Amino acid sequence: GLVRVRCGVVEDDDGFYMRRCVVLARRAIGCTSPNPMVGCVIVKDGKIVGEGFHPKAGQPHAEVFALRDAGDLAENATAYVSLEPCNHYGRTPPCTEALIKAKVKRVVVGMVDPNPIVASKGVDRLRDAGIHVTIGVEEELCKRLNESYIHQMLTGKPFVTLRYSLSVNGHLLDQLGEGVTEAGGYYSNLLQEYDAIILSGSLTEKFSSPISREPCANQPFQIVIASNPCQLPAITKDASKMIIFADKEIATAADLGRKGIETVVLDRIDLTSILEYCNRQGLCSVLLDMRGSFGDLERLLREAIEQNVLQKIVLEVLPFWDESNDGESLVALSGLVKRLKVKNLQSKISNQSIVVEGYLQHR
Ligand code: AOF
Ligand code: ZN
Repeated sequence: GLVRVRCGVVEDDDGFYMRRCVVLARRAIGCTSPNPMVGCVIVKDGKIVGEGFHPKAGQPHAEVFALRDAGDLAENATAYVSLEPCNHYGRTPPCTEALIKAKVKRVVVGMVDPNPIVASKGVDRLRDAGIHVTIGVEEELCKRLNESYIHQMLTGKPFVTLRYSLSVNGHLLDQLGEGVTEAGGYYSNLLQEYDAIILSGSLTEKFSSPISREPCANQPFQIVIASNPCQLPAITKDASKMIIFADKEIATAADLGRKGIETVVLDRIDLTSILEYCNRQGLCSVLLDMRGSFGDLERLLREAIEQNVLQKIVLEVLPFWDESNDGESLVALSGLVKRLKVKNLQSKISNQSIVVEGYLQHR
């Protein structure tokens, strides 16, 4: 049966094919920034005849790969795309023209592109060419897929997420649960979703690899905060993906520089400077990871809350009874987060821990 909605005709299997688009899009997780992740499926007579996804900024868009895959079968077919097809010449030519040229009959769009140079113009172009367009199928899923891209497009600021781990007796923990840093673990998966991670410099002293023991393909850019005294981070394999912000001259700065690590000394390490750095580098999403010395990161978190730049929280509870007598940092953290309003809470069991995610509700 058909349901007529304002944004086009929704057919029975539209949701199914759109979910397939999202699965395809996620194959490029961590690789597309500053571009969104996009998947596309071409369907003819109830069969998928072409599939594609956008692999990386500068490379062709999802529609182009799917149309190539479908070949002549694209004629009179339906194209499903998780994001509105673009109608502009960017690094690549417009997808609308490719779809029109391939003579598809119908296009189903997950969500309109928030990019102001596209924003509904892609849909208008397709409709002007006589193609039936349906908008908003599995829209929530498509929006979630690109939550940081959407945020960056609408605000011009990186998407900022706070992450921390708690013991059962309510202490902040530096360590992570067994297996979570290995490929497939929650932490390893989380890292792939972020362009950058902010870490305390003291972590690099405690752990040989502060982020992931088994590095997956897409390690985020590491932003290390080294407050007085300046710790020297352990050098990772990919040193080019690290910057150190310190509030005192670093004696070994020249040595770090030779290893490809940039160091920036600020009298006062502030979030604004860090987020401006992220914008300049095209880093659209940042994970503020409260591990290591709480003092290094406390001011950044306070600023993130005061300036309403925090978008999401990821909190892990581990079955540890922490006897380190180190509960003060949690008291400080609680003081900061108690004013927050968090909605859409979701929890999942990961190996031995419970991970809860939620989105900030800004007043
Ligand atoms: C699509 N399909 O797969 C993607 C789209 O510089 P370009 O040419 O790659 O253009 C980037 C913009 O195109 C990006 O900001 C977003 O608006 C759109 N991305 N559009 O039709 C895709 N990745
Ligand atoms: Zn495009």
